[in-house]
Amino acid sequence: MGSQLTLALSKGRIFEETLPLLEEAGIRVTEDPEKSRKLILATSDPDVRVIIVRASDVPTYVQYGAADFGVAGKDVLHEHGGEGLYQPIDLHIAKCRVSVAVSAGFDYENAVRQGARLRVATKYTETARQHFASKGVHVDLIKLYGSMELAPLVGLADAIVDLVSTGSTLRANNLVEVEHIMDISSRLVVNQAALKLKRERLQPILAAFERASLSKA
Ligand code: PRT
Ligand code: MG
Repeated sequence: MGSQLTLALSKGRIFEETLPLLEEAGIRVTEDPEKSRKLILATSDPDVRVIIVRASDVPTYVQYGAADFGVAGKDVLHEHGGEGLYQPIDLHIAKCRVSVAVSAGFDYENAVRQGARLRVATKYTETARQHFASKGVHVDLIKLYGSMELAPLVGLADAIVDLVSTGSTLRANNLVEVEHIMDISSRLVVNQAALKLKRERLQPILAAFERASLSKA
């Protein structure tokens, strides 16, 4: 009773990179979310299940206690605000950075120096708002949900704020990175009530995640 644990993960890189951390805790996920349409996955531990949610929805499921814990990028957590979430561990997985990028022909430094008002397209409106406010740059933010890289190419925006990892997506679209806003990795987030009420069950898993992630630091 009360010892069942629900872990929220997103498909793709976060799921793939969390599997070895779960294995360190002796937990194997017995179904593959890329092959199954199931949203609730069983594990080798009858008391632990995994739910598959959109990356940006992980903090919400954990905040409301629908999941006891989850894995989310710092980018997503920064947008969400982290309310009701305990963030004990940097897992050092799914690393990338948040950057400002513009079309290769656009003189960003000059536009900023001249005090031009910039149109910035992004999914990360809160992160972008804080970044440009701290620089004293006036921006009109345009909220997008995907393919930010397209926006400067078709005149929707002067600049984008997006995640960059290898840089090949920017290069392929003739965009250049002009500012680095923050380094990103994924964090373990835990529901604050679950941390108290399910501490005995959670603690060994958190300890295993910590051990496994230290080797990646
Ligand atoms: O895809 P969906 O809209 O459902 O959600 P999502 O895109 O948020 O999920 P997912 O699984 O793609 O990303 C989950 C988390 O992985 C993000 O929140 C980040 O914390 C982290 N992560 C690490 C990345 C990347 N690296 C990354 N490179 N997320 C996205 N990208 C994308 C980036 O947006 C850009 O389009 O990859 C492209 C750039 O990659 P490079 O290698 O070409 O620079
Ligand atoms: Mg994606």
